Amino acid sequence: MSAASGSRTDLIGACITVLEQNWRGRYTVPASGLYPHQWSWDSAFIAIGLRHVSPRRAQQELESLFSAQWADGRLPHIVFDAGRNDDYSPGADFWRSADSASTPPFPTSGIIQPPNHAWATWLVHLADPDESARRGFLERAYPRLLAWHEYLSTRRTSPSGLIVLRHPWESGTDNSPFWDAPLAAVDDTTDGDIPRPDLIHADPSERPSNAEYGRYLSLVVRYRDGGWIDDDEFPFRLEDPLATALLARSELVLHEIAREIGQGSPHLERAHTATAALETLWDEDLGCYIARDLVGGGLQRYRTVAGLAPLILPSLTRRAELLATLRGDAFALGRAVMVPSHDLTAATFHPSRYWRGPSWFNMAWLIAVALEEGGDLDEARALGAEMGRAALASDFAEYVDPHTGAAHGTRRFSWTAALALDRVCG
Ligand code: 9WN
Repeated sequence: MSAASGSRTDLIGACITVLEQNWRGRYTVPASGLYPHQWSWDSAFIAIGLRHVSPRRAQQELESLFSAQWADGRLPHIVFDAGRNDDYSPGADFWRSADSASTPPFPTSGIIQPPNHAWATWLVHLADPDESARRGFLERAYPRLLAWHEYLSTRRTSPSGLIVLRHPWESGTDNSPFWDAPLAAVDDTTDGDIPRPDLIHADPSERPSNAEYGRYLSLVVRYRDGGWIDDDEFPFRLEDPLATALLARSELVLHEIAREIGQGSPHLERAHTATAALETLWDEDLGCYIARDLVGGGLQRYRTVAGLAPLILPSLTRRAELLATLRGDAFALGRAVMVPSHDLTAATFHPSRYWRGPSWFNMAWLIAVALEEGGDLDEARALGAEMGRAALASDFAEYVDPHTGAAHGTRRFSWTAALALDRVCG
């Protein structure tokens, strides 16, 4: 066996071990210490890797999330494991989802995460169409996904068709500079100490600050006590390019799913609307998409990897401009380790603070897929190989320093393993 195939085998084996260790019988936790429950967009990314190991388990991963869907169609960002109540804050008692008539019979959070689920569902189906057909996977998933997208389209999009987030956690890129000014304008109404079990498992200097946590919690209280109503009075409402790009991509995929199971489809039109709406977030000077604050009215003019995410849309007209930004000094494709989460040249860049600079494997995966589908095969392969190397060298870190590849955050992180596995399995 050559050295190259030996290391490929090692990588595959190590990825599978992480996924095995974090499997909880129906779903996979992102990390056994820091994140002991099921997370929404994590599960979709994890299923994309799991399909190479067990298509059936990948289906269960998504189905267990779907079983936590609220009556209004939202997929909650966390589904709690009651046995780990004190190990993550805010826990189930804080969200009090059982007080809402709209919720499933077990505890969840009440906010959402970016909609990558339909895309994951389709990829899982394609991994083993026979097993999928035998279990009626698509037939059962489609109504869930339809209700989820219905919720997003009717309750969570601005008139132009962009997804509106009501909490930084909804972005999945929690302390990105996009949210700095809008979050600072939110009143911190929390009193007393805020429990931070997360700081046992990750370096406090890398995680969001207590001041940010105070505002995170006060937003949850406000949304919760208002009955989870998506009104326009809410103090944090932002249009986000990453969630909107994933919605558009997922609508394209829902069209495929609908066709496969013989249903009519409103999805192409919705994909088109969301893609067209992204143009209102284009920043010519920065060469990428940005976020817009609907409360304070300001454009959040930062280069972040979220602003490159529309590359995943096949019909995007800005592809060449976005690729120039990706290859330039801000993101240094091919020179940085994977893709930094924030502009390497910005004053706000930090190499180890969570979503303010470090490279994350899920974002690298999105960019690698976009490069591959657009025909930039050498760059796609190189980025995929870099993901594998960085995953193994960092013990499957949550995020890595884009200059050195040094590990940060928690280790043995599930989507790091799943997405490195997906790239190596092709
Ligand atoms: C809050 C689980 C989640 C990811 C997010 C990531 C981080 C949670 C936290 O971990 O967020 O949802 O406690 O920081 O930012 O993208 O889904 O892995």
